[in-house]
Amino acid sequence: MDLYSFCHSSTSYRVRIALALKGLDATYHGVNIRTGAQYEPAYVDANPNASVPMLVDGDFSLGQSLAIIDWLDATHPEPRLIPLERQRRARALELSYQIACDIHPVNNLRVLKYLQDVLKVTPEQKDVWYQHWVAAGLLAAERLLTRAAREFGGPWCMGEAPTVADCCLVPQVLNAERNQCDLAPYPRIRAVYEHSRVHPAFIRAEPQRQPDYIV
Ligand SMILES: N[C@@H](CCC(=O)N[C@@H](CS)C(=O)NCC(=O)O)C(=O)O
Repeated sequence: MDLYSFCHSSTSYRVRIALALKGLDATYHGVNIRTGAQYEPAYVDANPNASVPMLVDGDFSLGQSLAIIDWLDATHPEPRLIPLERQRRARALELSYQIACDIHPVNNLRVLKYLQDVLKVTPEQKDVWYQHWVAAGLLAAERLLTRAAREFGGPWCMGEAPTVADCCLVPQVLNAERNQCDLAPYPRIRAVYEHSRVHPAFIRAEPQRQPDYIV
């Protein structure tokens, strides 16, 4: 398998965690989205999303991190990241979609670049935008996690084992930290995040451990 990824991309990071949790090795290809490598015609041909990550498995190429994690669960079922048990599965997807559909898109690179380059907002205004949407999103995630802790217990988002929800949460929190967002109001998020920091798969997937790492 081949993984097309950018070190700082939180969506790539989700897939790197998933691969590491399953003990899978994929050949790493850095795609520098800061210089626009995601728009190169050959890349867009393979990944019409024009974004990272992309997984290539044999002659099958696939974009969208959650679709990739679902593919990995189908092709390498153990350990499962999208739980089989109905309620846990629904909760894991609920939180994953909240992060992937509500938090991430408004703070994606192309959105921030549009704010700055076309709408001419200042870097300070861009940071206010970022922090506003992250705070709103993390507050909802905190509520979802608090309910899940009552339902399932355990140190991870959905109980005793990491799931797709942890693959989504941890990169989003690291991004928030990197952008000076205050994490104090989210004790459950911080607890899950701290728990993940010492897990070998989560460590292996960290941005600074990737071959294309840049500051
Ligand atoms: N929903 C997609 C989002 C992918 C995405 O937007 N990735 C970002 C990096 S985190 C990207 O490639 N951005 C390039 C750009 O904004 O031009 C997924 O989950 O894979």
